[in-house]
Amino acid sequence: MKKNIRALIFDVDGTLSETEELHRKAFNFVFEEEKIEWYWDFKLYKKLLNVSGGKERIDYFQETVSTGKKVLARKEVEKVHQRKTLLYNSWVKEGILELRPGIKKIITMAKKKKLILAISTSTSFENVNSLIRASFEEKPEKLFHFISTGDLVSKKKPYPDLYELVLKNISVDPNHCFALEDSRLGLLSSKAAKIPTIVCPSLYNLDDNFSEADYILESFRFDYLPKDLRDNLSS
Ligand code: XBP
Ligand code: MG
Repeated sequence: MKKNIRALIFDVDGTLSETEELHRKAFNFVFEEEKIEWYWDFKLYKKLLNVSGGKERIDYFQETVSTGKKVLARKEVEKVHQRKTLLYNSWVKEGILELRPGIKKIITMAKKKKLILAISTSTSFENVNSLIRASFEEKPEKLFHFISTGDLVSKKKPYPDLYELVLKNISVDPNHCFALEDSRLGLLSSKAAKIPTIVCPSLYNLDDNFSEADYILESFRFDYLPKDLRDNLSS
C-alpha cells in the first residue's frame, strides 16, 4: 500500500546544500583575522563534524582535539562564532552556494501537492534565511511551515529535540513524515524522534554508517527517490 506522506522535514547543512566547505572557510578566515593559530583542514574538519553546532565544535576542538587547554574563553568563542556567521552569510548572500541536485524539484513538487514542509537544523535561523532567500528568492517562512534551528533547543543533533520540536509544531504523526538527512548525527536525531529517514550522504559523510536509515540514496534527483515519495509527489 502506498505510504501517505503528509510532511517532509529537511536538514540544512549537507542536505539542502553542500555548505560545510563554506563553514570551514569562514572558521579559518576568522582564526587568521584574530591571530588564533588554528587551521582546520578537510581531514580535521571531518573529525570535528562529530559535534554539531559551530560553537560546540570550537569547544570540542580546544578541549579534545587540540592541546586540551582552553585557548578561547566563552566570550571569545561567542565573538569568533559571531564573526564567522557574519562572513558565512555575506558569502551565501552573494550566491556562492547551490542547492544539491534534486532538492529544488522535491520542494517545488511537494508545495504543489500541499505537503507540509519543515526544517530541522543545528545551524542558526540566520544561516537558513540567507540560503533559502539566495536559492528560492522567497522568505523561508513562506516555504516552510516550521523551522527548527539550533538556537531553539539546548541539545542539538544527535538528540531528537530539533525533530521533536518540528513534530510538535506541525502536528503530524512521524509515520506520515520523511526526514531528509546527510549525516550520521542527523540520522540518529531523526530516528530518535521516530521519523522514517531518507539519507543522501554529503561530501563529508560518504563513509558514515547509515544502517538505521530507511533509504540510502545516491542522489536527491527525482529518479533516485524512494517510490513512496515519488508517488506522493507526482500522483
Ligand atoms: C550542521 C552543523 C552546523 C554547521 C555550522 O547542521 O553542525 O553546526 O556546521 O553551523 P545541520 P553554526 O546538518 O543540522 O544543518 O556555525 O551556525 O552553528
Ligand atoms: Mg546535515
